[in-house]
Amino acid sequence: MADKKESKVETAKRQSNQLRGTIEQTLVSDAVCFDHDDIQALKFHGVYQQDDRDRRAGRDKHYMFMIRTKTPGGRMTAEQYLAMDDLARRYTWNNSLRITTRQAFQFHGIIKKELRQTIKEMNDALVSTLAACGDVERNVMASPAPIDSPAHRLNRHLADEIAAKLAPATGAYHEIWSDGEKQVRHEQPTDNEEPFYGEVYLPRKFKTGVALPEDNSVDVFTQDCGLVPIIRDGQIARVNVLVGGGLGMTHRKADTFARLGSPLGSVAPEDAADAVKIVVSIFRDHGNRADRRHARLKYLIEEWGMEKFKAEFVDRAEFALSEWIDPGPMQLRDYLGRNEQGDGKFFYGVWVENGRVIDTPQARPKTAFRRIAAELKPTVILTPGQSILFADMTADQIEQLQAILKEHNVRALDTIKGVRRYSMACPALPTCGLALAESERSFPSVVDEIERALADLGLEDEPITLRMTGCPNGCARPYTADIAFVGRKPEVYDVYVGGRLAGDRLAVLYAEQVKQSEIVAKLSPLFKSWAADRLPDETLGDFFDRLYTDGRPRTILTGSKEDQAYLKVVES
Ligand code: SRM
Ligand code: SF4
Repeated sequence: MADKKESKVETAKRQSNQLRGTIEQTLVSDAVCFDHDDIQALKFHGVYQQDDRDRRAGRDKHYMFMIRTKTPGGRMTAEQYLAMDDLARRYTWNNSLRITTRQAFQFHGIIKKELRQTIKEMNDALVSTLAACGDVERNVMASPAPIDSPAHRLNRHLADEIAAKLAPATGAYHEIWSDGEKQVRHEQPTDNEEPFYGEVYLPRKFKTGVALPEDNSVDVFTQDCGLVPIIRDGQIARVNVLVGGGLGMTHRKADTFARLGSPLGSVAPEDAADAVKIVVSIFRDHGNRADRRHARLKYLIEEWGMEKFKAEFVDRAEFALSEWIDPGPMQLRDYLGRNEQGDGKFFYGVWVENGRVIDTPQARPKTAFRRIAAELKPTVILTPGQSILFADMTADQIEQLQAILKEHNVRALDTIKGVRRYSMACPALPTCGLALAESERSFPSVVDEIERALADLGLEDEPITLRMTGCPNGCARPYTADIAFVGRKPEVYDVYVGGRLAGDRLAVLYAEQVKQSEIVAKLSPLFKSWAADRLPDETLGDFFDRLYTDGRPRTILTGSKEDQAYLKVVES
């Protein structure tokens, strides 16, 4: 690294005076947008400068901002939810809240002059946006189920503990957005030093998720660092640690790839948060700071190999790293409908189409959720599947909740089957500057068509993970799904097949550059052969894997066409 020039973003971070830059001056100026260096610093504050791509005219851009919250494990109080709902009504461009695939909220279309007020009001509600984006530890994910068991309690505790241990310490955030006040529970005391991150922070983003063997909804193998508590005799025995997962890649670039995390070993539960901190520190010290396309932990691990990485970890740890413990087959849970918590209370999961909480002429989920929060005061939990759980309720309250959902025409549970239930799409157009194709806006009609095709074969109730993204960056975690559509150019997608609900296997490229209108025709031969030749209960991904691939464990998926040579195999 010493001989390589640092990237422009590294220079911007170094010169930002711990993320201050000239953000304050630009906020109060007449400028319509921020400059390159401030755009980088703003991300650490949870803010993306975007433009409305529907309204782009040549070089003229209609600037606006996206704000992302940091909500470890996706949890918030009813009061906090109500504050977020209210902010969405007053400041977003379409009165919507967007639940992200990492259990946070995004607010789109914020105008520059309301940016500061929006974030200030979030902080007033004790919801932070600091480190929701940027080259730091991102929002820590955890199994969303509010179940009263040692494993679930540890899971929630770890999300908070890791978030607190790895929160930036800069005073810039509160100086700029909330007049120097310090408020939120999982933050460090503010300081002008960054004892852990230093002046250039991490080489790139870092993501952590805590799963349970019975619930891998956090897609633990896709995290830079994943934790899996292992239960023996009802107690937590150890916590497994995975390192080096990540999904972002670039079309046809073989040196970029999606990768599943590798087992590092296991640690005592009380050491798990420190184990994550050590992994982050290795990335901080050795990650690539010259080429941002290769600046993720997965590339460092591929370069070093696990043996060297493990040795470095052991060298830094003041606690024991033991063998990885086989967690057994992982499962995906979504907790839709009524569930027992185990403490006499109940929680209820509501499916949200692509995470977009918005009222339409057909259904009013946003109003319904607002009423649920205001009248029943549940704990609110955002799920890794872009849906929402309302927790800590009595049986009577669950009935009231169901009545409110019905009154507002929120889609009934029995109409959310197989392929729809586990579907996810990223926002893409018109807000995402990196989108090559539509995603959230075109996905619903694709899901309708696929659902019809499966129903014709009697397969409509089969659980299938179906995901769409507007580019290969992987924001809706496409490469671990049974089927995924990844945008290549407007209305054209690469189709991936062969992941599975457990999230522990990568898909392969099944068909390249398929027009949106031809997606179902392309998948039909596979559906037909699955219907005819599947083993009992065999999922689509497992069937494809058994019949059409060579059965080698798929832990890496590169962006090269050569490495994805399963094209047209089902058709022949
Ligand atoms: Fe993402 C960049 C949206 C989860 C990989 N992601 C973006 C940006 C900020 C575009 C940008 O950089 O200008 C997108 C904003 C779009 C918009 O208009 O809102 C964006 N990512 C999202 C969200 C909102 C998708 C969603 O449907 O919910 C998710 C926000 C999560 C959160 O709350 O923090 C989101 N992004 C992910 C995930 C999935 C995950 O983390 O579980 C991934 C794949 C895992 C990974 O990181 O490898 C992901 N996003 C990326 C990448 C590729 C990074 C890479 O290593 O190459 C980018 C591009 C980048 O960072 O330069 C990106
Ligand atoms: Fe944007 Fe691509 Fe992420 Fe979709 S996958 S939100 S298009 S960066």
